[in-house]
Amino acid sequence: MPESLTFPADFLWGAATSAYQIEGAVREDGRTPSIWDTFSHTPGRTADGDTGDVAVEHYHRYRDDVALMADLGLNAYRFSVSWSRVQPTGRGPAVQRGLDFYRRLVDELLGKGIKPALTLYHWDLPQELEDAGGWPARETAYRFAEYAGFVAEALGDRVESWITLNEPWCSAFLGYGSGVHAPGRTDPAAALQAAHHLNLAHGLGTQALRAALPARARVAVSLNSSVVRAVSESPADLDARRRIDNLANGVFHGPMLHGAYPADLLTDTARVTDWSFVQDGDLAAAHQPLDALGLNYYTPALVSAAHDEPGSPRADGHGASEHSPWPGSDDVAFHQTPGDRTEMGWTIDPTGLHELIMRYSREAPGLPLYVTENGAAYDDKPDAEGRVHDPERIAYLHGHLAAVRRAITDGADVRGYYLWSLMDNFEWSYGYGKRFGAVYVDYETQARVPKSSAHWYAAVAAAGELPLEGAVG
Ligand code: GBH
Repeated sequence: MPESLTFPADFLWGAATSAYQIEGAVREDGRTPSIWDTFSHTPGRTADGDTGDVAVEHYHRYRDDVALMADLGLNAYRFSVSWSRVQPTGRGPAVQRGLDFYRRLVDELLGKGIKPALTLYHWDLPQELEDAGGWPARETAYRFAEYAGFVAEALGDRVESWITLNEPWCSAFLGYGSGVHAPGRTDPAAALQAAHHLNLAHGLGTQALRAALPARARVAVSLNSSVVRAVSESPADLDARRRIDNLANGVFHGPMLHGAYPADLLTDTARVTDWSFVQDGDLAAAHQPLDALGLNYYTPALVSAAHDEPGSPRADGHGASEHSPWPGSDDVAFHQTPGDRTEMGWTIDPTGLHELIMRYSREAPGLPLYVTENGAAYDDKPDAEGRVHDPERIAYLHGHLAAVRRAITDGADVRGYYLWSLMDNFEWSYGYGKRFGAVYVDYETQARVPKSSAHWYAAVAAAGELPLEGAVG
């Protein structure tokens, strides 16, 4: 008997983007710079000095982009709000012109039957808040809660699905630890302090959302929960796995889902920080009832004890930073998982997505799960007829959607899948060199061309069913 490849009837077939990666229009309608404007304009920080100044001009082309989503038959779209568009400088009253853009975008989506999922924070902190200390400063968590309330008051009548933070791991550990993301700081103690204030921001932000939103609204968080595997079952390698799992997952899931940091995380990092920035009541504040959990998945991590190879090459080696995003783990080595890789150098392993979903359906029983990001970068180019063929991306999506389907068979409550990304865009430190889109963007003309994967995904969404493996390509 072939396993069923049919998805639940109300499954969400979506695509995801984020504000700085697509909007452009960085100086319009009162928007002030975020840490990503500053970072991308600092020489040497992004590939070819690329910035989000223009990006894919979504701020002006949003109507066409929503029409494109409708043509592709998507019934869900995950986007993020630019904090410094809505509350320039991160302080003071909300700016109507900024909120109006998101109101128009949401109305356009609703008019086409596409369910919006709104992420409040996808890495673009107002620069003034970084100048005041950034995420290592406790005040930033309070500022985030105020901003969350403004957006909820403005859009709560039309948006039901709310996501507080996208991948706080990246904000804390790539932003303040390895420095390959904005604001580019390399201070392991500050990275852990940032992680704590992101947990607090999530909790206070969730409270602010609940206070302003109607009861039907759903609040979630999107974590890049990692699948961490060890190269062997030796005690040293398993211990490396345990420590990285805590720094990747427990550091956020602990407070957000269980109201506590893993005790061994605190002792493992004792050389880096004494965690004295955790105040009474913070963990209760971070531990808010949630309506769903978002999982972003790309590739698993593979670790071992470092033995005699400290500072061995890291899987995330973009930007030649010698600084680790894993505070207190210099004696852990990262390895390449065997198998085919995408253009990012990330190994393709759908079993990791199944494993991740099953883990969180056990760890957070009763909490609906969404895959809020999954996808692949390839070196896509139009052919002579202007068509873009990306069979590798189709194979990637097929494999990962089959893994989601298998998890549903195994009892997981997965309600939807958001492909990363709707269209090619600014891939952070990698600039425009890495294309994750189902839709190709010509960066000279801003023309959008659905790739063959977009047509394939549209057919899957329309049928609510995956084709058999043999039919792919
Ligand atoms: C997501 O980040 C982002 O949400 C999205 O904006 C971005 O465009 C998209 O994915 C594609 O990159 O074990 O040290 O090697 C994903 C970023 C990539 C962070 C893999 C963790 C592995 C860390 N993640 N990375 S490491």
